[in-house]
Amino acid sequence: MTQSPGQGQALDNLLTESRTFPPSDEFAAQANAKPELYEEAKADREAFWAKQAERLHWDTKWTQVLDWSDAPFAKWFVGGKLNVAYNCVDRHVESGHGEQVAIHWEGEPGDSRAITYAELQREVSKAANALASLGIGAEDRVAIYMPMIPEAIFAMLACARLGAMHSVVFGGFSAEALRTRIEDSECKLVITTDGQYRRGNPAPLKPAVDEAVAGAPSVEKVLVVKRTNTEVAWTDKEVWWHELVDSQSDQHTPEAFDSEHPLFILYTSGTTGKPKGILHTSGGYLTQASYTHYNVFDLKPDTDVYWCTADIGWVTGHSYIVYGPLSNRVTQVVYEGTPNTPHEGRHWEIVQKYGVSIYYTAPTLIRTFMKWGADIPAKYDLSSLRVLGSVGEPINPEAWIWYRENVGGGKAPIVDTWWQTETGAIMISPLPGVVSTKPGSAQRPLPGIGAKVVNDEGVEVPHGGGGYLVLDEPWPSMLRGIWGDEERYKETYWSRFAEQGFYFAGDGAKYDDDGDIWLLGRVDDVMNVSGHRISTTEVESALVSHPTVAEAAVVGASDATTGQGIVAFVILRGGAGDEAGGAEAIKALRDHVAKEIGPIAKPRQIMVVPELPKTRSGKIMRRLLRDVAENRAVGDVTTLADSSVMDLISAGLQSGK
Ligand code: 6R9
Repeated sequence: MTQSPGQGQALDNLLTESRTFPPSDEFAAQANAKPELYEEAKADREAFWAKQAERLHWDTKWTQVLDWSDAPFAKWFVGGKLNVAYNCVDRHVESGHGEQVAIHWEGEPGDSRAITYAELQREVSKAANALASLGIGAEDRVAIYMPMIPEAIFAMLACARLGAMHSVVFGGFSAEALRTRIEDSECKLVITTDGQYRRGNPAPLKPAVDEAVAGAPSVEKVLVVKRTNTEVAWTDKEVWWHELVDSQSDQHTPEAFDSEHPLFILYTSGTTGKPKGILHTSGGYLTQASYTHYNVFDLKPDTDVYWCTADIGWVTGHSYIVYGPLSNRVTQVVYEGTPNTPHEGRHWEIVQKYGVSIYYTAPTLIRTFMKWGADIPAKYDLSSLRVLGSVGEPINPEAWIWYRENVGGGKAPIVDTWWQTETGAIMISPLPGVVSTKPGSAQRPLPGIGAKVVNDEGVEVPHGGGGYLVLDEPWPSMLRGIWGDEERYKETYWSRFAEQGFYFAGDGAKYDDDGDIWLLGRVDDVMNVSGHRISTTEVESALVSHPTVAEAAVVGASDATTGQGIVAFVILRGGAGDEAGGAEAIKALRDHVAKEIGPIAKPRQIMVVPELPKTRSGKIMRRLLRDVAENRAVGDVTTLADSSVMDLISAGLQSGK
């Protein structure tokens, strides 16, 4: 057996990073977040959260901040009552901001619409009246299967207003994926569109709903927004949005619901088994979504133009397009389409058009921008940007630097925000203006949040050590369970470190020498090479740090000698040239990894591919690449954003490219 310093650790620590970027004095002086927040939260966590809850309007104030007596089932702001939609819409109109634009909506084909808070209030009220007329009331479940159009946001807020729970299903999912989700939570209503624009062309959406509804007896009605003028099948279940909603009164009185009243279900696809319906409730969720959005993005409601590029089918769209931003009276851009329609500068054109000042996106898109080349953002005026965010995956240091230089003008702070569908809101992130940022690291838990890196025994690892990320204190926006399955909730998140009472996030992580946290990918993806526990993230970061590589995904494939061998899939940067994929270049890449992080991490094999398989939120589905690397038939692809990608990859590999 080989001896190595990594033995006995849950995860080896291979990469080091010494670059840091302190906030400028000007930024720090105007920042929403102050260094004292950390001390305040530490001194009295519950008092701290109670203060954050004061950001919202409560019809009845709570009597207890946290009830954790039935752990792991939490109750926050016990006895309090509020209406979530009122907090996101009406109160801004009442405080005199009815004429402020809430949403600058930009359609893919070039149509656009500016929606003020007053208009949003009318639209949401009409939609709430329409839903009520269809028999939707408190605690009913409503499936929303729509592209990124304003009606999707109206529909979510209408549900919240009525106390009904929405279950948003990503518009790229198949009929079968939609059906299983409708069935699991027995949705009474589905809200959808005739079609959606995809890469410049209208594509039908309604047929998938027809197919799903045929196998889902709980569905009583289907409400259809006309978006593409695509012909649709019609039965007596269907109702047109423009016929029903547009004829409703634009007055609707919101009712106050209990702080623990359910707000939504959002399904996350586990790697195995049926999707989990993650349940979120009202008061705690909105408190943390609002607090984090205000402090992490430094939001100035009167002057900022915020843009989160997520889809509403992802939790990021829930917390950082709908609930967090609107509760903070944001002016935001919502864009319907793909980033390269009709051209690869579309995002920068939008930033320039609206003067976007805060931009929040995913590493996968940043790496795609790198692949397209720095000359594209350089053509636009991006000087309005002052805060940049990243979410969804570890951001490789090179992608971080590229983002800072080519999008952030070398000065906008980057907030790398770690969180999950289950956590409901951001948990680990630098606070801009307070923390010196560090490329590739999400750094530290936000004030009020407890997070640690521990070893197999649940003992915190020392600085420089790797292990598992756990959350050691309950937090307001934590999931309240998995829909219909208490046992699975306890088993999935609370059994691994039951003795310590830690929430197990399922992510590998490490501390660097400063005690900053680095996320290292899902624990299920960790590779074991000759007894070394190597994270996918570090090898991928090493590959991306080579000038010819835009994106990389690595997997451990079974290996007779080493247990597992590292197999890498890489996408080359635009302009890298044909020779970049040749045998010489591949050897150079393998050597580069060995030099960056050590010979143990040198990939056994590197394959150049045109695309990588990704989920709706841009996460690489390594499970499918493992199938390719181990020469198996490719497994379940239903949650891929684009299911044709696996064919592209296989075809490319067969033709030897
Ligand atoms: C918000 C969201 C959660 C998983 C999470 C982790 C990964 C998210 C990250 C990150 C490293 C970040 N993840 N943000 N990894 N750095 N800043 O993505 O929710 O879709 O439920 O995924 O995403 O692996 O456990 P969700």
